Amino acid sequence: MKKTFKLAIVAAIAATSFTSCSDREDDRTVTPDVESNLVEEAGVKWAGLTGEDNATGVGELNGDNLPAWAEGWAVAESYAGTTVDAADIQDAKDNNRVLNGTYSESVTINAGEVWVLEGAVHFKAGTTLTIGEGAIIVDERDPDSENTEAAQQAVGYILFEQDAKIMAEGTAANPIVFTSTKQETGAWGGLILNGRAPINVGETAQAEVSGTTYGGSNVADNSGTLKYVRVEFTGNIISSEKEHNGITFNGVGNGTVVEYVQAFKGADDGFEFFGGMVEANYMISTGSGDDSFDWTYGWSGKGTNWIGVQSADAGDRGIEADNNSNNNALEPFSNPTLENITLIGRNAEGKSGVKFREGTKANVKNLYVMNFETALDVQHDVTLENVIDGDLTIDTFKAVSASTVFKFKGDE
Ligand SMILES: [Ca+2]
Ligand SMILES: [Ca+2]
Ligand SMILES: [Ca+2]
Ligand SMILES: [Ca+2]
Repeated sequence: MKKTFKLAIVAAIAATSFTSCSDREDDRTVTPDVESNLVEEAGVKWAGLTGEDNATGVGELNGDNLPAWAEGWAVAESYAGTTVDAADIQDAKDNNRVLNGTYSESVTINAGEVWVLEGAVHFKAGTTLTIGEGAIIVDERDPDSENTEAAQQAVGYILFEQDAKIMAEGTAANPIVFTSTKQETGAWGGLILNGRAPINVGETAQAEVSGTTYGGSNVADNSGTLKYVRVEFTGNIISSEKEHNGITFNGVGNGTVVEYVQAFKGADDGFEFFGGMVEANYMISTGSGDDSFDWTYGWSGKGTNWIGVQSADAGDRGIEADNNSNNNALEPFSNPTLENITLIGRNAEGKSGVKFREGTKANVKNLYVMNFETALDVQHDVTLENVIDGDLTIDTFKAVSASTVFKFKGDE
């Protein structure tokens, strides 16, 4: 795997070509309507963005040699996931190390313990789930064998309601792992954190999964700590509108600590932010079926040192960045600050490294995008206005193996 991956990089670099200016000019219309003006002006604003800067992204990422901080995480597709012994699972059940139902009191999972996850788990306000290093929480359910609506509703996930906390502090050597015995994407749900930080779809909103409330006015809201945590095989699809992600951050505040976290082979997004201010640093999204990273509804936190690596056969965008689909100009705007970002695609037709859309703002520094047909894809008038106004900026950017470095499109 190592060898193949490195060879693929070399081939990709060799095949790199940059079309941009001439292609974009061809697309421009002569009639000076609003859209063409915006496309034109945005093009002028980003004229210097050649994708040929010396951007390194997270740096040191070369094939599957990860940077020091990420050692122990796997990006190779050959990694099968965490294996849990049947005897350890039986022992967990025999000794009541099972998470199920709704908790109105705190729970502690000790270092190194194996616990079984059974169905939807909610932690109510005032409770804390504390997890020690090296602990494994494993879902045994086989969604395919119970493909009924009731079974879909009963899919395993862990949700922290507003004012509940997760305190999951693993270590580099002993991360905390959430996984499934069925080592396939979508085998279970994922983690969901509901905070009280601002969102732009009202003072509060209902979570995609479970309908619980999130959002508010507390920027510094604290949903706990996720440190050296890996979620594997998440993303069970409940319905066409409701999909679990590896970790869903619903209006999460910046009092929350999120660092050294990996989403591995989830069926939907690795990490999805619905508004909020949470910072997420040292994040790896591997083989995510939809987007490696996804934000909407006004997320305006920070993210440093992100790696998104798609599987050969799955994955939409490296980053899918939205403000709000109903009203692209809704405030507070999605407006995160990102630095040291590496996105590696799969050379699939029509895919974009970063899709800035629906009015998002962002400031991105040191961005490395490889193996996407279009490196940067900006859509909708409000998003183009953000480019023109200097509210959507890219500083130090390298595009490798992209047919198009960036492209602009107005409203339909
Ligand atoms: Ca999603
Ligand atoms: Ca998505
Ligand atoms: Ca997507
Ligand atoms: Ca999205």
